[in-house]
Formats: sequence, C-alpha cells, structure tokens
Amino acid sequence: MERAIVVIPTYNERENIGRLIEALGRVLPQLDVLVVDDHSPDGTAELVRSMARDDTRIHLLEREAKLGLGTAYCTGFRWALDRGYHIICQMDADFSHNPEDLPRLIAALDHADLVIGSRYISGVNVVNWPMRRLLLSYAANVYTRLVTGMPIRDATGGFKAFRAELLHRIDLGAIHSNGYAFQIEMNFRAWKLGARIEELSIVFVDRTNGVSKMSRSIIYEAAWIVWKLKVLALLGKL
Ligand SMILES: Nc1nc2c(ncn2[C@@H]2O[C@H](COP(=O)(O)OP(=O)(O)OP(=O)(O)O)[C@@H](O)[C@H]2O)c(=O)[nH]1
Ligand SMILES: [Mg+2]
Repeated sequence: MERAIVVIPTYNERENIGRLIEALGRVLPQLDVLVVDDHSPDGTAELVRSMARDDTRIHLLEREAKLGLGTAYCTGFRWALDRGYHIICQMDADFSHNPEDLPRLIAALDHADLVIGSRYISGVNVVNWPMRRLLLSYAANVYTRLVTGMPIRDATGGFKAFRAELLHRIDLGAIHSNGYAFQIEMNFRAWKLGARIEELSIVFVDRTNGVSKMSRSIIYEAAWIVWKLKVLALLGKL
C-alpha cells in the first residue's frame, strides 16, 4: 500500500480524539495519523502525546495558540509532504466524518487526484443539523458553484483525500483562508490546476461531544473568498 496519513486539526477535542484515533486504527491499520493541536486548554495534546508514545503511527504537532483551521491544515500538509507520504487525507475530530468512509475515499485516488466526501450528491446526507444550519450550508454551496463555475456539489466539506503530487503543486504558502473558505480555496486551486476531482457520497453527522467553532466571521470569509478566487483566476494568477 502507498504510505497514507490523515491530518486532523483539533481545538478542545479531548472527548473525541482518542476514540477517533482508535477507530481509525481498526479501520485502516496501516494509516498514520497527524493531529495538529492549537494549544487546546482541555488537554487534547496531552492525550494524543500519551497515545503517540506507544504507537509510532500517531504524530502530534503543537502550535502555541489558536491560529485557525486553514493554517493548521497547511502546516500538517507540509509536514506530511516533507516526510514523503503518497496519500494525505483530512477529517474533523468530532466524528462528523465517519472513519469507515475513509477506505472508499482513499481507494478512489486510483483514478483521481482529489476525492471529496460529499453530503450533497445523492440528496442531502446530513444528520442532526438544525434546519438553519443545513440551509446555510446548502445555500453556500449553490452560491459557490454559481460564482466560481466549479463543478463541485459540496465545496465546503472537510473530509477529503489528496494525492501528494497535487498538494505539491498547490501553493500552500499563498493560502490565508480559514474555515469553509479554506475548503473552497483548496478545491478551487486544485480545479484550476486541472486536477481530477471526484465526489463520493458520505453521511455527515453533527457533533455530539464538544463545542462548535462555527462563527459569523467564518461565513463572511466564505462569502467573499469566492469572488477573490474568481478575480485571481481571471487575472491569470491562479
Ligand atoms: N488546530 C485547530 N483546529 C481547529 C480550529 N478550529 C477548529 N478546529 C478543528 O477543526 C475541526 C472542524 O471544526 P468544527 O468546530 O467541528 O467545525 P464545524 O464542523 O464547522 O462545526 P461543528 O461540528 O458544529 O463544531 C474540528 O476537529 C476542530 O477541533 C483551530 O483554530 N485550530
Ligand atoms: Mg464539526
């Protein structure tokens, strides 16, 4: 098997991360795990560090403060590229993304450069989200598709698998977005590079443990990034 790793950003996920790493180990015993923790006050990093002591597949990057989701991913991606992984995945720590879906995502990299776990390709596969949140997410995706022309049904999701060759070609240093905007920007840059992108249906379940980091500013950032990306592409800068 090609060397594969999943990057998991965490902020106060102590209640979830241990069980998630164990579940990943059961589903994909060969998979490495990199947790990028932003100095979570709840001791997430201590838990991961103690698990990493007994298991060489588990890795931890600790940052000194909550520096945002986008830079957490980019730091993790660079770490994995520097160490020669062929397949680099990303998922949330809160069990919204089912570890049992990951083998399907990785298998599809046989004929794709980027595989996206998608909530919106066969109806709407979201469990336990309030209607307001679902409508917001769905509308954000329609809006993103209309503005950018990018043929992706779920451009804001965070459950994905990349071929390392593609990540090498994306200018990670030029990315400053966070939250949903970060997911949109990575997809857009991949699409502009001519990457083979495939969406696979997943069921997304709202978190049951821990608190959400969703905020109004994350929504505004996503609303404006699509125009920024479109203009950069028109100017030939992407
Ligand atoms: N390292 C790091 N991780 C973060 C940061 N913000 C969020 N995360 C993690 O990123 C993942 C996604 O964040 P969530 O809070 O689940 O965001 P969401 O899925 O949009 O919203 P909820 O599921 O409702 O909480 C989780 O694993 C978080 O712990 C951050 O600033 N730094
Ligand atoms: Mg979540």
